[in-house]
Amino acid sequence: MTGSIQKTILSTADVARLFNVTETTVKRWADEGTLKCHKTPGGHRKFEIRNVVEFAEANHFEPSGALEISGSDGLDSKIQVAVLARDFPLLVESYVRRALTPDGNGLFPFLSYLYQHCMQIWELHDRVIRPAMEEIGERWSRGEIGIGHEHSASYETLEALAKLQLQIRIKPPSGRAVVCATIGDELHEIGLRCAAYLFESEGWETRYLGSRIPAEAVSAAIDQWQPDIVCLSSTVSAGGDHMRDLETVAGAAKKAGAVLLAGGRLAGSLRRKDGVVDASHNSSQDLLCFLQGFGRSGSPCSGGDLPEERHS
Ligand code: B12
Repeated sequence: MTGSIQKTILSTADVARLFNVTETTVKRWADEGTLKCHKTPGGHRKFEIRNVVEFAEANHFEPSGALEISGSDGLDSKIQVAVLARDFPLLVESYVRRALTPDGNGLFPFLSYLYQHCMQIWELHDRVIRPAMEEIGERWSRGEIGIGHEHSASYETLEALAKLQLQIRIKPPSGRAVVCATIGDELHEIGLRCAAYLFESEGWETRYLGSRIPAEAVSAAIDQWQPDIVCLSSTVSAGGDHMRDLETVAGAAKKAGAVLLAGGRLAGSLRRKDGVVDASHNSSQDLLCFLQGFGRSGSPCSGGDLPEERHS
């Protein structure tokens, strides 16, 4: 495909190519109902990506053929190999190139493409977006790109994550709720957004307040929604005011019986230093493990002391 729009609905031929089977096999899966599809007025079977991913997970299938990818980062043919080989350095390079193109709108098709090839959401966050944004930060500090590039790469990343969320599989409601925010002066919100989308995909009712929210406003939201978890992300704000804000939020969380979970670069040190935070995690992979064991004793990811700079 050479257009600039990546497919978001797959055809029978696409699914056959993805799993290296014949189209007849795909039609049989669809007709048996094991792979959900809808038919066009012309009778063609069409497959939503979330259904293909769910089918692959349920049957322990891994993609063995790569679809074509749109975009003009000059890496297209290599990406087809890289997505199957999980060659993350190359995927990160492609993300960086797309994020730094003037319109940046190649990011959503790219994330969608990786998801179509059954890449886990946490891998997109921890192994693609995070190192790509680190690289963009490095290029900025070396003077190779301007601050405008960093801002627009951040904005486009948030946009791409929001669009991807409409495509991914959301588990049935878990009956649990979370409130997410950054407090104080904390502007870094991509990590928090990743966490919020992960909660949502695990079936949590997610209240995303945004960044730089006054502690009193976060506390009011906690009083109102009585969440199971209050999720904060902290990258640079750890000064005196920040600690006061944190204590305010911790008080509201305690009153609501919620776990106060911190994430981001400073999360580990906040937990160790002050004891106001109940748990800390610094990656989507660790958050997923924590959520899957939430409320069960003996979970391997209870949120103990993690190295501050844990990279998966
Ligand atoms: C993008 C960016 C910005 C953007 C943020 C835009 C936005 N809307 O978010 C802008 C341009 C606004 C910005 C501003 C600043 N930034 Co800045 N920024 C970055 C950059 C390049 C990428 C950060 C990012 O989004 N990464 C992508 C996400 C996905 O990764 P992440 O945040 O690490 O999140 C992952 C984990 O930490 C974890 N996680 C994060 N939150 C949570 C929450 C929970 C609950 C869980 C479970 C997990 C979790 O999971 C995520 C997925 O893996 C980094 C570079 C770097 N090396 O990280 C610098 C960086 C973070 N910034 C830095 C600095 C210093 C600043 C400024 C002070 C610069 C300045 N002089 O003005 C200001 C501070 C503004 C403020 N008051 O907050 C430093 C921080 C150094 C430090 N901690 O001491 C960095 C590291 C750059 C550097 N090498 O110096 N920044």
